[in-house]
Amino acid sequence: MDSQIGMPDNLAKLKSDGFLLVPQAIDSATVAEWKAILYNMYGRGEYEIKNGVGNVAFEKLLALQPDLAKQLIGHTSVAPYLKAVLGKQCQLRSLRAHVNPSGYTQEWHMDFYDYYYQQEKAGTDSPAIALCMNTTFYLTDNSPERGRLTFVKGYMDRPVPAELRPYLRYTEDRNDPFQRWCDEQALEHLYPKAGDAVLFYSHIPHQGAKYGQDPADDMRANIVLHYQQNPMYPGVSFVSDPQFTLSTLGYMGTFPFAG
Ligand SMILES: O=C(O)CCC(=O)C(=O)O
Ligand SMILES: [Fe+2]
Repeated sequence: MDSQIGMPDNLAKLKSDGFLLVPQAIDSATVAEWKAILYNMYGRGEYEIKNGVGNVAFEKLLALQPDLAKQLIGHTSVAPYLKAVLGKQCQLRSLRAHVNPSGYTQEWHMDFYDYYYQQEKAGTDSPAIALCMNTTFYLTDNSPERGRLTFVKGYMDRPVPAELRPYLRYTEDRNDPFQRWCDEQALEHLYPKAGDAVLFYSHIPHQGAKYGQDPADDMRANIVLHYQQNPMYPGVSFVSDPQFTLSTLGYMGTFPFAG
């Protein structure tokens, strides 16, 4: 798809909603290639994380599949938005793929939990404030029957209530206060199809889900690329760690738009 079509309207929507569905971001051959890779790796147990909410994560793909993985960095389908929002300071933080082998209701979370607490965490009166974005490429179809990606509405420019801060963490307890609070808010469900990308600010609350069992050759899967504006020093709480990316690509290799 021509990534410039509708760009000004889409950018305005991204900035106000905090998220944007980009249809047909990657072609079906690329989708099929990634699915085969991830399903085989899953079959061999070659993943880094398998958690209690139904997510299995692969964190080493920049090294294991360098050519395919690099095609997703600053991908043309999302590049205009990343450039507009993060500019040349846009740095790849991490690339992580997921499969959901069985039922899956993700913990409500923000990938960038510390977004609103950066001044405090930096310990300075003159902090440089970082903004982070996710680009999540879907490899299988979501639909009201099969699964979804859901956002809490209206959380682009305001923190969640202060009393929930201690509960901004991974949990499998659906009754944990932040989990319950998200369930009670106005929500927007997206149903990205195979090949679609969803671009969103890393600090807004979201949750993926899948119902029941998928066909064996169509297990729910996605690939998430996290981008950060510096300074993202090691004390900042974020769902992923940048060190593997830095070691694999080198510092210069992590800035798709800096040159
Ligand atoms: O669709 C999903 O499973 C959720 C993905 C997610 O948490 C993310 O892209 O950051
Ligand atoms: Fe996430």
